[in-house]
Amino acid sequence: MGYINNNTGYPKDLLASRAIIKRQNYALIPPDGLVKNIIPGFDNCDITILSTPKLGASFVDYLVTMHKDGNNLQGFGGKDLEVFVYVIQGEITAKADQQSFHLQTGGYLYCPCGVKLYLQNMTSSSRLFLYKRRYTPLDGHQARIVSNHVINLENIHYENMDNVFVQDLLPKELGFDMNFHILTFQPGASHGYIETHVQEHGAYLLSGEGMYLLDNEWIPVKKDDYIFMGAYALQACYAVGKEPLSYIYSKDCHRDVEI
Ligand code: UGY
Ligand code: MN
Repeated sequence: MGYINNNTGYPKDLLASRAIIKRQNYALIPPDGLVKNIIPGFDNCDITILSTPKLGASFVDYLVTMHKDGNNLQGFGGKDLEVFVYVIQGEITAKADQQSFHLQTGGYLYCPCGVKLYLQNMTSSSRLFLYKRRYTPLDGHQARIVSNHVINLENIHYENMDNVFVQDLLPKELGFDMNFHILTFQPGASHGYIETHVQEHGAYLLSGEGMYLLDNEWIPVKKDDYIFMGAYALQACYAVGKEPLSYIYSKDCHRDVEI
């Protein structure tokens, strides 16, 4: 169902949804039910806005489908906003501060505040995970442009478990006030404990299936689902099925809490 699956028109059965929205807490947003939003600057693109401050997030996540000749030539971000793009599928040219990056599936680019991101689709259709957040500066430290492909990143055993891996997409430097990671659980693997933390996540599921614990509810999830985990939302998962459960997610870091 829905535009993203090319499945519009009347359903064959009653209207139903796996979506769960608990404002200020957590949300599960599956692909069925996503709607298209028009955002100035994006041409030949279907965009869905996912997490926003209205949901309880300090950031905004977007799912972007760039059609043939799809682009953003006016620039996204800049001023005090940091932005990040990850290619879920496809091939694009991304530009930042006169530098050009050819990004294919698994490629990404981070632009620090003050640097706008320009996008141009290079194939028939590309799907992007896009992020923006107001940057929190820290005296004596700065973020910088980072681009890479996940294939070049080390797969680190996650917290002493031999069947869970993490990749860190951005440098672990104080100049960065957030990071993107990819967590991969082999079938049967799980977190080692139920996490309880102030940091927020916006997570896009890249592969597999699992049972995700959100605020003490076990919820089935699968590839192409989006999960928002707000501050202090209890969280953990088990990977089920035949394929590894893998998701890309953002996490704020390296800053004290303002009071
Ligand atoms: O880094 C994290 O907080 C991560 N392990 N959280 C999560 O997977 N829900
Ligand atoms: Mn977490």
